[in-house]
Amino acid sequence: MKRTSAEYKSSIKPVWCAGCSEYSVLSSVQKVLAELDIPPEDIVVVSGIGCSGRFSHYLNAYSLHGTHGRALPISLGVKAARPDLTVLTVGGDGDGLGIGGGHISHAARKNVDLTYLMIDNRIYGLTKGQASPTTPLGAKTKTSPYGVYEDALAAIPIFLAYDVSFIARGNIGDVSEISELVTAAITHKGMSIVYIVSPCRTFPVEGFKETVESSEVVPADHDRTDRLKAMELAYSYSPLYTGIFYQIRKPTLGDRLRDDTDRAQAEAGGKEVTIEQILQSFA
Ligand SMILES: Cc1ncc(C[n+]2csc(CCOP(=O)(O)OP(=O)(O)O)c2C)c(N)n1
Ligand code: SF4
Ligand SMILES: [Mg+2]
Repeated sequence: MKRTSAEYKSSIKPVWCAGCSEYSVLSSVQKVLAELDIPPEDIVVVSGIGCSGRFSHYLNAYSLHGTHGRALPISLGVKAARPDLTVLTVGGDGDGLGIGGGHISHAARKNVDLTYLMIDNRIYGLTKGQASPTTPLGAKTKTSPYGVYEDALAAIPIFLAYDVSFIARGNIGDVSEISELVTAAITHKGMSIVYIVSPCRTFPVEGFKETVESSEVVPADHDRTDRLKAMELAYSYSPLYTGIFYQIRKPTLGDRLRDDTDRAQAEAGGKEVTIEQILQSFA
């Protein structure tokens, strides 16, 4: 029997502000999971702290609402232990590019087969409106009464520099495109990031309408394996490109660990090695 989005709704009622874009992202993900026919018990969603961090409560799956900035390393551990599960990581711009920014490079080096949804609302939403790493220069916030004096981080070029194996940007103005990107990301073998531009409604730092209307899909003839071209597109702000910037195939963490396991077993004469035996070898 065909699955429905309703199967992926938890019994917890979301407490996001009325009109918040997070509702659209959630329903898009629920729809995609139903279409991909992934049983809820085979999904693990790990989130950081923030409005976006609440995501894990609302999806009917195994879920963990972790600590601020640590959703990615927790997800990595889950995937290393249970490569058969679909792992979704969810967090905000502060969570992923501020306190947790150092984790992306290392997850990318390992090419962990997970999907990271980074929901960029350009602000610290949960803590009520402090400037985040992507708040535009000059924007007035609770922590920058005279305007932000730091340059905003450009996320996509950072992901490209780290060689994340699938990189896409969606814009909350086009939810059907977000669904397509999330589908492509989940089915990609390796680390995938879907970066969703989703300005906060309650603590706005830029015009919602202007942001969502400034988007244009990456050119149809864009070669997704061309990292330099992707970098050029990623540095365009007008238009702000959406779609898949980059996608390559390289060994995942699972592939790499499997090679090591096979080699260790061969060295042990094909015998199963227990953790107790390994510990004993250090005694
Ligand atoms: C170690 C730690 N430092 C600070 C906080 C306070 N804190 C909670 S959420 C948050 C920022 C959230 O911003 P973002 O990640 O962009 O998520 P949003 O709420 O905007 O979705 C901060 C600083 C915390 N919970 N833990
Ligand atoms: S503060 Fe902003 S991001 Fe958080 S729930 Fe409200 S509208 Fe959404
Ligand atoms: Mg935020």
